[in-house]
Amino acid sequence: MLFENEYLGNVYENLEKRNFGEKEFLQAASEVFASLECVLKRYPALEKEGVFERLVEPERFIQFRVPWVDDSGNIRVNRGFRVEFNSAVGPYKGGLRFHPTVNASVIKFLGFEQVFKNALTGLPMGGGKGGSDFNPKGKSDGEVMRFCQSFMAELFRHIGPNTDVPAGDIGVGAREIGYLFGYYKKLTNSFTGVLTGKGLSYGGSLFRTQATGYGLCYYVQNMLKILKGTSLEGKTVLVSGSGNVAIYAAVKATELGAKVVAMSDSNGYIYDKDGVRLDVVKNIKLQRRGRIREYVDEVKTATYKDNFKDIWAIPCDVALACATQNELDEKSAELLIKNGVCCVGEGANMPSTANAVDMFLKAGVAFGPGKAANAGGVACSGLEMSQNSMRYSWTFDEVEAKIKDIMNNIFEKGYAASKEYGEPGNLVLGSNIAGFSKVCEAMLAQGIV
Ligand code: NDP
Ligand code: 2IT
Repeated sequence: MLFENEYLGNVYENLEKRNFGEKEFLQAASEVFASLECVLKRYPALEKEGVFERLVEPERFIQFRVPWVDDSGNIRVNRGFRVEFNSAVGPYKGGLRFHPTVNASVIKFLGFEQVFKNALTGLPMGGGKGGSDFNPKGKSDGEVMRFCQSFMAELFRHIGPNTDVPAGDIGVGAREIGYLFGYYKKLTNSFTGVLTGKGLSYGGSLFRTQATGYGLCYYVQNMLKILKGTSLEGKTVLVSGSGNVAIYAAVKATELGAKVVAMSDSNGYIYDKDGVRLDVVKNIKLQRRGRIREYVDEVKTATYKDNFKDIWAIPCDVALACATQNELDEKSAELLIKNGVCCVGEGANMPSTANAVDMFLKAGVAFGPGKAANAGGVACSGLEMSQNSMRYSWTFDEVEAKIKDIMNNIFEKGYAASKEYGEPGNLVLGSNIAGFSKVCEAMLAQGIV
C-alpha cells in the first residue's frame, strides 16, 4: 500500500486501474495524495464527501482530430486535447502545449497540477490544460497558422472568457496565441479575453512574458531568505531549458546579483563560467528559434556538451529546473546535493522525479515545487483576464508589483501550512495542503456537481 490511510489507498488503486499506464498523471496524483494524508486524518469527514474521488476525475476531457495541410500539400493529422479538470474556484484556466510527447497522461497531469496552482494564486481560476502532439519545430509560419486554425476549429466550442481560458505552454508562445485568437474571433464574431498571453496590441498584459521566470525568482528569494537566511546575491545558478520560463528566470536571477553559468535545451547544455550572456541567448532562441549550441559560436570561452541532463553535474548554489517534466532524476539530485546545492526551484511543471524530491527534502535543500514556484505565469494570466474584463490595462510596474505580492503570498501560505502540519519548510506538503484547502472548501460549498 502506498498510503497508510485505507480509504486513500483504495481511491488511488482505483485511479491506477482507470488510468492504466498514465505514469505522469499517477505521479502527480500520488504526490498530492501523500501530502493530504495528514489532512484527511484531521478531517475524516472528507471521506464521506468523496472529495478525493472527485478531485482526480476531470470534469470533462476532450480529444479531437486536428487535420491540416503542410507546405508540400501533404495532409497531416494530429491529436488535440483539452482537459477541464476542476471549476470549483473559477473558470477552467491553463495553457496549451504543442510537443510530440503530448498525450492524455501528460495533459491530465498538467491539468491536475493546475487546479492547485491556480488556487494558490488567490485569483478566481479553476484548472485546465490542453495541447497537441504537433511539433512546431522546423515548421513554417504558414504551417503553424494552418495547424492553429484547425485546432481552434474544434476547441472554440468548448472555451469562452467565462468558461475556459487557455494560454501558452511548451511550444505555444506569442505567435501561436495570435493565430489561435484570430481564428476564435472569426468563428465566434467576438473580441473577448478568451485566451491569455496575447500580444500587447490586442489585449495582452504587460509583464506576461516575464511573469513565470521573474515570479520563480521572487519565490526563490523568499525561500533563501526565510529558510536559509541568504539571498540570490553572489550565488552560482544553473537554469535548465532556454524557453520562455528559463530565459526570464535567468534574466531576473542575474539582475538580483546571481551568476547563471549554464542553460540547456533538449539537445544539450552550455557552460559559461563568466556568466551566461542573456542577450546572446535571447537572440538565438527568441529571434532565430535556434539551438543553444549556437551560443559557443559567439562566446568562444563557453563550452557546449550533448546530453541536457548533465547540466545538473555542474557545481552550483541554486538550481532552477525550467524545461520539462522529470528532467531532474535521482542521479542528478545526488550530484546536486553532493556539490552543495542549497535551493532548488521548479520553473517547469513536475521537473523533479518523485525520488529526486524526496532526496532534496531529506538533505535539507530548500525545495520550491512547481505548482507554487511557477505560479507567476498563470497569476499574470489571471490579471490579463481582469484587465480584459475592465477593458483597461495596467502598467508594467503595476502588474509586476501585483505578481510580486502574489508570489510572496504563495510562499507564505505554503510555509504556514508546512508549520501547521509539523514539517516546517516542507513546501511540497505545505503548498499541496494550502491549494487543496481552497479547492476543497469551494467544492463542499457547491454540493455534489
Ligand atoms: P518553451 O517552449 O518556451 O521552452 C521549453 C524549453 O524546454 C526549451 O528550451 C526546450 O528545448 C526544453 N524542453 C522541452 N521539452 C523538453 C524535453 N522533453 N527534454 C528536454 N528539454 C525540453 O516552454 P516554456 O518555457 O513556456 O515552458 C517550460 C516549462 O515551464 C514547462 O514545464 C511548462 O509547463 C512550464 N511553465 C510554463 C509557464 C509559462 O507561462 N510559459 C508557466 C508555468 C510553467 P527544445 O527547444 O530543445 O525543445
Ligand atoms: O503551467 C502553467 O501555469 C502555464 N503554462 C500558464 C497557464 C496560463 O494560463 O497562463
